[in-house]
Amino acid sequence: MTETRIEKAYELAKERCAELGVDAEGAIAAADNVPLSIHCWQGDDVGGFERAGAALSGGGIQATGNYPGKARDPAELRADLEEVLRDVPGAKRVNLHASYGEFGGKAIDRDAIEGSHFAGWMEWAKRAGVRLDFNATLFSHPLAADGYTLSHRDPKVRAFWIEHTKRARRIAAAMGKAQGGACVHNLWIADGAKDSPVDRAGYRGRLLESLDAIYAESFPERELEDALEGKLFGIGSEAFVVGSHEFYLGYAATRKKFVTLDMGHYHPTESVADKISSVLPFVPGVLLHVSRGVRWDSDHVVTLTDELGELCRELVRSGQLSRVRVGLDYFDASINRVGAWAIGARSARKALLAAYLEPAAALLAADSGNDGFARLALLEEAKTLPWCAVWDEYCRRSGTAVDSAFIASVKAYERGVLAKRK
Ligand code: RNT
Ligand code: ZN
Repeated sequence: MTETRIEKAYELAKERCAELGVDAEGAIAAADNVPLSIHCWQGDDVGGFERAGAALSGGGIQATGNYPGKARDPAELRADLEEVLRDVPGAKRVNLHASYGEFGGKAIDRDAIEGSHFAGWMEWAKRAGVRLDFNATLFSHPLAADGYTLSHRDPKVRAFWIEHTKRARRIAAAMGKAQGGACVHNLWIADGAKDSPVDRAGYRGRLLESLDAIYAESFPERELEDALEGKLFGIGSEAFVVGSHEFYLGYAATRKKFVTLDMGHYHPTESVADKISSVLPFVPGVLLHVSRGVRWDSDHVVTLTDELGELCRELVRSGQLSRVRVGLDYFDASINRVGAWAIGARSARKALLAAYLEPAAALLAADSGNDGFARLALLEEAKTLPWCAVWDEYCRRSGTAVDSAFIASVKAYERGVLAKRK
């Protein structure tokens, strides 16, 4: 598509939006402003840098595929991230896991990580113009191999993971301080059982104690935002997940923490969009893990699904975005990883833009007037409004490839960089 055609199509789309009371310019500006926290782990299948060739192991999550070109060290991962940042318009952050520290070839165990291991990331983030978010890593480790960490029966194992998570929070707070804006620290653990445990209460009691020990250290809100992520089930934890949604919701509500809602972590007919207004009255904030589960919590690349549309519309409609952090969480090793990464982030941004282009005033009028017919008719019309022309113009202005050119730009990166990694 030529630049002039994009601009012409946009002018017409803008008029069409205005007829419905929608300000297309305002929508672009608003969508552009929502920070998307791009997860580092799509670039290397959740491997991390603790040992050369480290791979995701256990924890009930799985990256499948063996497409060539995966990032093998911090420099490669950062180069790939820079390509993704170029492909995605709007405000961005980068989300790190503790296993992505730079340990200089030394075996630094999880209970010994320090801020210095992330200094390289902090310098890079500053140069790249992004802020960082952070996660303790309580999987892919011998002391997590039997399926329990913070709820383990053995106090020594619990102590190890408490120490790790405390350190991860300290590192996150240091990042927040250095970058002049809170770093979100998310805690997800895989603790659970393949088959029916008997002492469910015992595990949950121990998790509660571990969490209280971890969060005893407090940091200013402007440096650190704590979030906890529950889950329904995982591979190997089909019958029991210690950190369930209800457990963390109660914890977050009583301890004033953010609750993390991952789109793959609920029964398939449950709507994460619907949960936002249900939990926000009781917790300081919500961290979203934008993902796409196919049949299970499979972490497929995010695409423009109805669920994603509903989620973004709810974010915009609720007017509560200031209390929501938007993170991405998917990993696909079966296709070009950089392309997969960028598709998901672009689709998240697209869905946000489309949500801001909704004829909000007309919809609200129908809603408050109890006019169910007009509301449904408008909702249907909104789906086919020419918002794609607004997306193209937004990409053009932000110097990002429009959809038709995006494939070529990713392929060029593959030829120039990824294909040379043997
Ligand atoms: C796992 C959780 C968690 C992880 C990342 C890597 O089911 O969704 O967020 O995907 O921590
Ligand atoms: Zn998640």
